[in-house]
Amino acid sequence: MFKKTHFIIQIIPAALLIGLLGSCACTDTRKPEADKEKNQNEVAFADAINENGEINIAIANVKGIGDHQVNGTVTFTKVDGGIKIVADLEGLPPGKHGFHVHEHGDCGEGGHSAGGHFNPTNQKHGGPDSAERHVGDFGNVEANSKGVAHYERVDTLITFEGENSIIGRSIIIHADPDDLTTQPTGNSGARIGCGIIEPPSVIR
Ligand SMILES: [Cu+2]
Ligand SMILES: [Zn+2]
Repeated sequence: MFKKTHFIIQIIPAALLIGLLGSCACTDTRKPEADKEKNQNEVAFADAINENGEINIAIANVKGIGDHQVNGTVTFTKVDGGIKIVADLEGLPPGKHGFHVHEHGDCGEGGHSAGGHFNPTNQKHGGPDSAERHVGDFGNVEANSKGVAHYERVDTLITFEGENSIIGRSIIIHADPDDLTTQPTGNSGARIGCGIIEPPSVIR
């Protein structure tokens, strides 16, 4: 008996709601979907900045420079032992592409406003696992024949605060592979993709 009553209590408002929606003369059916997406992002990034103002997650939305079609995201998440970098990119020419944090959070002037590799410790250029490297040296992303690249590593040098903070700097994707040795750039060529690294709350 209780169960049945409970069921009726549940079903009546639902039926009323369906009736209301069914008779709604709304024309913009996309808005509820957009709101839903926004709410999901808010939940997903709820811990991006904790109550002490410490950043736990940052994202760069990477866009192509000039005519280049590069598109995707690089997500940085604080984990035990460092910061996990996850890049998902598309629209790349197949093969390896130099992948770095550059000094300035500015993608202008064909990506050149981003400045050089982020190098607060005044070291030589290297690979992500080199004993000596720029803090911003992430090596390469490698695109498959469809131009899609996935990259994941936990980095122990980058941080979200202090001298090695990557917040407000930029991610640059290059046309050519980083050879991990040529100074000071790894000889990775033109800048084809760029995105500014920010906590998700400031992404618009
Ligand atoms: Cu670079
Ligand atoms: Zn470098």
